[in-house]
Amino acid sequence: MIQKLISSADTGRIIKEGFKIAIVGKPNVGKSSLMNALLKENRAIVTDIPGTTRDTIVEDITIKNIPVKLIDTAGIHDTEDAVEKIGIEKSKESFNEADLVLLILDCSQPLSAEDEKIIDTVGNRKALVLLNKTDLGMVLDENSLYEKMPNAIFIRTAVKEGIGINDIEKEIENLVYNGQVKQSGNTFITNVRHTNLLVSAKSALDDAINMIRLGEALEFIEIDVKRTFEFLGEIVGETVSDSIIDEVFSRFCLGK
Ligand SMILES: Nc1nc2c(ncn2[C@@H]2O[C@H](COP(=O)(O)OP(=O)(O)OP(=O)(O)O)[C@@H](O)[C@H]2O)c(=O)[nH]1
Ligand SMILES: [Mg+2]
Repeated sequence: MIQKLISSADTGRIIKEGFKIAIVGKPNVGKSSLMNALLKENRAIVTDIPGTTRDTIVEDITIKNIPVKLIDTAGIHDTEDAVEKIGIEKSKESFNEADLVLLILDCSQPLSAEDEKIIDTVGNRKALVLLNKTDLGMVLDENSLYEKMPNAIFIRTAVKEGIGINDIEKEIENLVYNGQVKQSGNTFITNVRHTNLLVSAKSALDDAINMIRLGEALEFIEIDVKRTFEFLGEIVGETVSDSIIDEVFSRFCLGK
């Protein structure tokens, strides 16, 4: 039970804060177009001028009933522009903090050095990779991409035409429900402190169980059981009095 609660910690955080998805890629690949398509409104400015989005844009939405924090970022590339630099730093931060990275590549153009750098950063991470602008033709070598990002899920899209949006939503749903963030039961832990206390409680309880197996003296086992109660008590705001512990152990002692 304690283990189940610990496993649900991520789900709890997601319910509270939303599943964080960062849309990343070099300039002009269609990041803001995707943001708008998922939001179903023209929230972010879209133009054919690279470097249109200069600051991150965060919107809370629900995708298939999953609360999602969607982050549109400034296109990552080398620049000397001071404002753009700050925006790109923020893009990198969003990349690092995201539950899921959604990388967009323009599949109608060969990979650029900028794409390669971002692909290297994705590496083995679980990511959704959109091969966007399929309406303009496919020049990218897909096989080489699969090798470079072995844990990524690839989707062909033409965001401007609304093609592939459903597939993206379905994959996000699959990732949340079938991945590590799968929910178990209805109890969610939404607090890091609670998760840590549960981990401590489980470890104290495991110690107690081990000592029982080893046939250690009850006095020693009692210490670990008491610690378990105390950790759990801190979560619900109750302290365990000695009398409860004494009562539990008096029952054990009967058989002594
Ligand atoms: N042909 C085609 N054009 C697209 C597609 N998706 C986006 N575009 C166009 O590509 C251009 C750039 O789109 P944005 O969504 O602004 O790209 P971005 O990645 O946000 O760009 P930055 O903010 O500059 O980093 C716009 O002219 C879009 O209309 C697509 O699937 N096909
Ligand atoms: Mg943009």
